[in-house]
Amino acid sequence: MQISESKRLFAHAKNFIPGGVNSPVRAFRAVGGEPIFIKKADGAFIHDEDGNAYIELINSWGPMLLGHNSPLIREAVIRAMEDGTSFGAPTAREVEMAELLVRMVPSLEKVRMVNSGTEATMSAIRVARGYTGRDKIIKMEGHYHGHGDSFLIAAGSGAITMGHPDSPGVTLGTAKDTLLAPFNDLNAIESLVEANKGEIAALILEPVAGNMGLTLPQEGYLQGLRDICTREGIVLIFDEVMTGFRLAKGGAQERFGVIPDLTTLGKIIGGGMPVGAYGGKKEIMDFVSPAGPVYQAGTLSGNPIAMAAGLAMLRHLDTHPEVYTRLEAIGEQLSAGIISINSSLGLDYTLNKLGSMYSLFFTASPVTDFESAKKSDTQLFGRYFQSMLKRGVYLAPSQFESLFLSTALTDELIGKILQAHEESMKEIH
Ligand code: KE4
Repeated sequence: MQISESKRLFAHAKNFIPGGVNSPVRAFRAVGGEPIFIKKADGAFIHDEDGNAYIELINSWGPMLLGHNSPLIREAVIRAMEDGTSFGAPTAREVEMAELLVRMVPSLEKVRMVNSGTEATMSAIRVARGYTGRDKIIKMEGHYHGHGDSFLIAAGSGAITMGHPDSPGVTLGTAKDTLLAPFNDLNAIESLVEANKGEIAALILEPVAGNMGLTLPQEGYLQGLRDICTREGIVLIFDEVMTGFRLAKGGAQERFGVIPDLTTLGKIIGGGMPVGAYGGKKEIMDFVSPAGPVYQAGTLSGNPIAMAAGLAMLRHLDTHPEVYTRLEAIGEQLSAGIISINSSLGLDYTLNKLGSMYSLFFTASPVTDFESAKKSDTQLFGRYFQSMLKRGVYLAPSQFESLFLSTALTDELIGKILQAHEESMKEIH
């Protein structure tokens, strides 16, 4: 495999971009080697600048539910471009997008469009603070909600990968208002609530955590959080930037039947364009300017091109339930195949999966929270990543990330992934 153009580009990029990348996890720091630079993508494949093709299981960290370069999305964007790219004024498409989101996501009564998941989560906690008049928030260790200051405390995703889950630059004044609890531990939440009575504005979590590697809520946990927040007047926020429209049409909240007060969204709702959204109960969202006093704004919020891409994606998901049937089948087929191969090799690594998301942890212990996820052998994961890459399968370049499958994965491609997996596991052990 020849990767000289990627190497040249990476060396050159580092002259102008911090670390040579526009998002840290892309730098391959956790898996060694240097990142490959992508030239194009289609269906289940990405192609690098040296002409190598890879079956890929990141799908731009989630958005490409239908595979890359879907004609559905591409044609909608091209059509929208003919009318101009941005107006900074209301458009009909934004109204249609909001109405569709409200209809598809159980918790949404009103919704505001923004440009990223980070903007969505930052805005959601601000409105929760404005609505309750309280300052503190609870987040889970290892969960990632984007790079807003309040969240860069025991954060997951690239923050774990880069080794700074508590980032410099976040002031003590900010950090003191972020309370931490282990995922799947209701007693810890009760203790925080008792110790901070009447001071907690919101509890935010990934209902199904993807940012420490896929980690599922245990039986009764989400409902337990719902009950505590209802009792205490705490705004329950489900960060569904990853799980929204992936785990079900209505996301994790539909799949688990637990309805938060606010929901944050991103990734899939933009169909690959920069889109985020936050929304929920009308009585809370009407605190958002200009309806209410909580300020939040954005030049490109509701951008017509991004809305065209998002609408094409959501309309398709709304009218094609077979997408989710297929995603469930692909997830089951691939994860069962990996478990079977590992078993035949006498390897009992933990594989967590749900629908079209999964993570293979290089630990035999169950992974139910940040502490147990961190028991994984990240060195061995790095060797696995490189071994799979060499065989033409591109995984997330970190143990602490979920993988995301798309409907572009055929049985034949699943077979190729499993063959590469078996060869890689033999090579690294
Ligand atoms: P963005 O600002 O990256 O659009 O969204 C932040 C965010 C918020 N909430 C959840 C649950 C998320 O997973 C994310 C972003 N996910 C990471 C992948 N683990 C983005 C990849 C990256 O940082 O490059």
